[in-house]
Amino acid sequence: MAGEPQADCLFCKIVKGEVPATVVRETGTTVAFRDINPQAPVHCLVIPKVHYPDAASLAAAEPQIAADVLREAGEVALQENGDKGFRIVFNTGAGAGQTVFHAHAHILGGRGFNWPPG
Ligand code: DGP
Repeated sequence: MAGEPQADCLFCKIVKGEVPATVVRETGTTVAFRDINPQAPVHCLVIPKVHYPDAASLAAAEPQIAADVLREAGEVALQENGDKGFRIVFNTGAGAGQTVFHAHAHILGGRGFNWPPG
């Protein structure tokens, strides 16, 4: 069923505590933890506890939880990097660099960022 945990999903395993992660915030619907391969001094991921393969499919099926992810992105950035600004990235699809197919927001901060992004 849509949103149900997937046995072979790494981030579902993090939600269930089966794979360790450095959790920085948790709500009833989301978990935020440090990225294992940080691309900036601050690099956290915010994920919904429900399983959808990407942010767009999450928003289509569960708009309130997608809003929770966005709100938590701001809270994580404030907690980890103060009010200095942050970049939020949703890689969506393998062609855009997505490697884990459980919706997640990258929260990046603590350095400058170029535009357009690489
Ligand atoms: P993406 O390429 O957008 O699908 O990002 C997936 C991110 O997940 C990538 O930046 C590395 C991170 N990641 C992969 N495996 C693990 C893990 O086991 N633990 C943590 N904390 N992060 C992981």
